[in-house]
Order: sequence, then C-alpha cells, then structure tokens
Amino acid sequence: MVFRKLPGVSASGMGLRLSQKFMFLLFLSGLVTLCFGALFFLPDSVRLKRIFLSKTETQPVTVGSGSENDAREHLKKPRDQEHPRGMTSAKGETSTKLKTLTRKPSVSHEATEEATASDRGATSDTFSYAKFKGCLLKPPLGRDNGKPSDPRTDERREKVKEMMKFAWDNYKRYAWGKNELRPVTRNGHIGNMFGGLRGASIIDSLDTLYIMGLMEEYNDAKEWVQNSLDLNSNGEASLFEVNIRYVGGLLSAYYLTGEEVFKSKVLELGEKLLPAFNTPTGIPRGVINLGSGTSWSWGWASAGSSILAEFGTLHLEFVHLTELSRNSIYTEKVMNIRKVLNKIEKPHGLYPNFLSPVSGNWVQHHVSIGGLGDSFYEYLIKSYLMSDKTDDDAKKMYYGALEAIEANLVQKSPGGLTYMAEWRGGILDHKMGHLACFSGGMIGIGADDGAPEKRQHYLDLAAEITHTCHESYTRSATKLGPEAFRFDGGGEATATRLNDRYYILRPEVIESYMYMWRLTHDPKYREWGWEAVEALEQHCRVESGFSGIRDVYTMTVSHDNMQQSFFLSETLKYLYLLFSDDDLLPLEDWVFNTEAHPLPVVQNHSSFAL
Ligand code: DMJ
Repeated sequence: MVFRKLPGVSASGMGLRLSQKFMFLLFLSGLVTLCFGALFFLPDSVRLKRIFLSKTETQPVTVGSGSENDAREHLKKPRDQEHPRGMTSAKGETSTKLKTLTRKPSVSHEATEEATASDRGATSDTFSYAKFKGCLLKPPLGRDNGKPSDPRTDERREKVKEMMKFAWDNYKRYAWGKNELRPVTRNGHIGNMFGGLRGASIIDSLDTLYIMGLMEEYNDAKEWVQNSLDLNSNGEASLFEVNIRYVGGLLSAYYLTGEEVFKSKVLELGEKLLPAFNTPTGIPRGVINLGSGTSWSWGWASAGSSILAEFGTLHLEFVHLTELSRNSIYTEKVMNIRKVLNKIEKPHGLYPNFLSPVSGNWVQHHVSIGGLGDSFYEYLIKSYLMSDKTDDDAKKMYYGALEAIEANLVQKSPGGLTYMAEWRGGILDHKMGHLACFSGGMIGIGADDGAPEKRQHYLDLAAEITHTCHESYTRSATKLGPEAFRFDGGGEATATRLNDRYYILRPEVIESYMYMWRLTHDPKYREWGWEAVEALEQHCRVESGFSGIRDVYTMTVSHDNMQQSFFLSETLKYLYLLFSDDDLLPLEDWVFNTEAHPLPVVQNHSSFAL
C-alpha cells in the first residue's frame, strides 16, 4: 500500500500515529461486537433487544407468516410447484397452529401461505384454515396431483382435461358470466333456476379447473367471483339448485384453495337462503326470492308440497356453513328436517317424494331413487361419512331406508339385470331413470359401514346396478344412455317412450364408475368410462362446446344446444378422477356433494351434537 506523504509530517512519525489509530479502532470494534452479542442474552421484554433484533428473527417459521399476495402468487405458479407433496397427516390434531407445525415440520410452504391468507384475525371462535388443513389425513391433491403411472391411463386423463378446457374456453368466449353456454348458437343462457344469480358454469367449474391444474382458467374464474358475482339478486331461485351448485361450489373452492373471497361469498349467500325455512314445520319450501326472502312451493308440486330430494339435499352444505361461520343456525335447520322425517310414519319404511311443509305429512305415495328422491338418500350416507362416522342418526336412517328400498324397489329383470323400480302407492313402475344410476356409487361407498354380514352383499348390489346402467349405454346406437329406461314391454334397460330418449350430459353413470373403480380397482370401470369419453366426443362435441342430444338411439344426432353446468362440475370431474390415482381427493378426507363438489370430513363434531 502506498501512503501519500502529508505536509509537515515525517514518514516515520506518520507510521507511528497510524498504528496507534489502528489499535484504537480494533479495540472499539471489539467492544461493539461484544455489546451486540450480549443483546441475545437479554430477556425478550427489554426494549433495546426489540429495537435491534426484529421479532421475525427470533421466532421459528409458523403459520401466519407471508402475505396475501404470496398466496395469490402461488396460484399462478406452474402446476408442479403448486401442490404439496408428502404432507404428513395429523387427523384429530386440534391443538394450536404452532404446535401443529412443530409436530409436522414437513408442512409445505403452500400450507403456510394459505394459512396466511385465510387466518389473519382468526380466533378460537373463528374457522382456522390452517387447523383444517392440519386435520386432513392426506394432501388433497395427492403426491403428484393424482397422475397415474400407467401411460395409457395418463393419456386418457389428459384427454379429459382437454375436454374440460374446450368446454370452458367456449363458455368463456361465448357465454362469459351467463349461467350456461348454448354451444350451437354460440351464446349464453340464463334460465330461471338461480333467481337472477349468474355465472353458474363458473362457480360449478372452480374446483374442477383447480384439480386439473388449469390455473389460468381457475384464476379467471376466481377473479370473476371477486369482481362480478353479485348476490343481491331479486329473482325466484330453486333453493336446491342454488345450494348444490353455488353454495357447494364456493365451499369446495374455499376448502381447496383457502381463498377468503369464496368464504365470504358463501356465507353471504347462505344467509339469504334461511328464510325458506320459515314454515310451520321448518321444512323449507322449494322456491325462494333471494332479495325479499319470500318463499313458496313449486307450482307443479302436489298441493303445495316440498320435495324430498330438495329439502333432503341441504345437509352437507349447511353443516359446512356452520363450520365456517361458527353459527349453529344452519345445522339447526337441517337437523330439524331430520326430526320431522323421523317423527312421521313411513309406508313400508319408504320415504315418499312429496311432503307438506305445513302439516309435515306425506302428500302422495310416490317413491323413487331417481328424480324427486335421489339425493336425499345420498345425503344420508354422506352425512354419516362427512361426520367422521359419528352421525349415528344419519347412519340409522340410511341403512333403514336401504333395507326398505331392497325389500320394495330392487328388482331383477328376466335377463338378469338388477334395477331400482319406482313405487306408486304399492304398485311398481318398472322404470329406472338415468338419475337413479348414482345409486351404484352410493351403495358402494356405504357398503363398508353396513352390518358385517351385509357388506359383501352391498358391494355386489352396487356393482350390479352399475352394470345395469352401463347396459343402458351399450344398448343405444350412440353408446350414451337415455334419460330413463324400462324393463317392461319386452325391453330391458332401453327407453321405450320417445320422450325418454334424450341425454343431457348427465354424470350419474360415470359417477358410479368412479366410485366402483376406487372401491374395487376392477379395470372394467375405466374401460366403461373411456367408452363414455369416446361417445361424448363423437356425438356431443360440437364446434363450440359440448351439447346434449335428443335421441341416443339414432346416429344422426340432434343437439339440444345446451352445455349444462353439471357437465363441467360433475361429468368431467368424475371422468378425470376415474383416470387419476386414488390420492387425488382421497375418500378418507372428502365427500362429494350431489353436484360433485368435494367437501371435507368434519373433524370437530360439535355441529353434530346439537
Ligand atoms: C345435478 O345437478 C345433480 O347431480 C343433481 O343431484 C341431480 N341432477 C344433476 C345432474 O344430472
């Protein structure tokens, strides 16, 4: 190093003063280091320590760090980085957030970010998204987003994803914000089922897009919910349809993503549905004006009655509304429905389809596992499963109903096909609706919790019914199933009436394939699912979306010009799950509502203790 000579100072004198200064500086810096180090040994309460050492440096990483923007950002990341792999389980763990994390150091970055967006301001009285995530047995999207190892299955799964993208893109292009796409005329449909609410296809698609990893599309959908979903409508809505599609869709979007917007929207909507229960019995009426809260029964329903499948298909969503709001009113409302049903006499143990919300009596004795009755039975077993198998009342009602169904409705055709007939005051109508085909899956998922001597029998019954529904597809020219098929007039599993021949992209048969695949891993269910994909592609895919068809028995198809929102929510989701590994939305943690929106098993059973 070369020192420039200072004026009036000799070289040797300058060297001496420099070395003294150097020694002094060395001593000073040692002193500062010592003092700073000593701060670490002071108690946290000392102000000096808080000034010099910020709190984040002294704490372990816990749920609650990060920012809302982080959480949003992560939704834009490429799919592979998004979902936790190997998140460990801690079912039953309801301790504090910090404790949960200490027990589960492998908790993912994703879970931390989600907790941040959702849990700000959470108290023990409010729902904690982090705690909910900690209670799941498995990561919702599996180790690898459910990607199957077998390349052929993976290819099929990719095909289903492409169908979803195609259906969505066309909806977005021609019908954005409307309820459904009219794919032939390329415009939107609003209809009158949702009381002026819009965007049914968007709400119904949120979870499907998310599990398929269509994140750009999911983000568009979320943005629409944030900015354009207007719940202040003033029209006549079907309580049932709004509940299964809007409430169900928003709930599962929230549970899957932790995005606050879904939670606040669903709680706002839930409140608007409550006036429908203001009847002498508490059995809700079918139609409600979302603005005024006035409610009434469907004009076509027998003598002002309410419909079993409608008031019996609220339980799963309403229990979750209580979970998220910590307001017991929702659970009280649906528990009261149970109470009324348990009190009245049931003909042969069966539940007729029409009930008076005024007197609490059956209005006529028509019993069906298809339309008007279907999802009531589905919600009994699913309520039991969703309660972590603690809702014994639901269990008793379900197996009781199933016994009555077996004794009175289940039939075997001369050709050996098992089917569910309909019952009209003791007289059987040998017809099975497409809607009733969900029952293969339902009986399947309930098999394991039946009486030990009945378990195999239930699984066999589930397989037989699914087989019959598959037959209804194979017996048509298009390989798609009719709206209803019969077992009289010489035919078996075929529609004999002209107005039963249509197919409107319904999911029920594919839904049963999915459940039966998960329960048995019999490859035939995947093959049957693939047959349905090919048929959908050949007959329902049009230039701008998917459309229902008017007659499944003719190859010169006529399109009904409607892409139903349940096609995106259910049909394509069940197909995608059918070709995925079982760890995508594992059945130990999730139940699907009747519109295929996954809802988590509730670990805190307080709701059921009402
Ligand atoms: C869906 O909206 C639901 O599955 C409902 O329970 C019955 N019908 C349609 C699909 O077919």
